[in-house]
Amino acid sequence: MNVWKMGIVAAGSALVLAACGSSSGGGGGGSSCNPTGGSASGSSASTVKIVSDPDTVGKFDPTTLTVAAGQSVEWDFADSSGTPHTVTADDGSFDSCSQTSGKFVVTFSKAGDVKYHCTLHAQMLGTVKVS
Ligand SMILES: [Cu+2]
Repeated sequence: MNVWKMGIVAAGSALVLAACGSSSGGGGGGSSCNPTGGSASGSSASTVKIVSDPDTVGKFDPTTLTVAAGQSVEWDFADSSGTPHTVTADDGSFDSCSQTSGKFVVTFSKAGDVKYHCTLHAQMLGTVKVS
């Protein structure tokens, strides 16, 4: 007597990994989340570390960073406590979305002060001075 055992693997369920719901189309500025950011342009990138802080949960280090126009700033999500943070421009021009690790890069092309914050922790404030 032959018994056929057929293992049928249903492959009908597609996994869709939507990282941050960037459904509004890229490249248009605005407040679209961009978890991976851009890519740092060569060695000219300056780094802001995002670290845990006993008083304010987290902080940007350094709080104020000065770069030349055309330079990139790389935020390093380095909070070892696992607390998520965001890098969000006050004017909505960039938004890293909530992250616990990884990098976020923004290239600043226009001179001026760019203030940013963490949407999860009101005390977390930073400024990029573009000269
Ligand atoms: Cu935060």
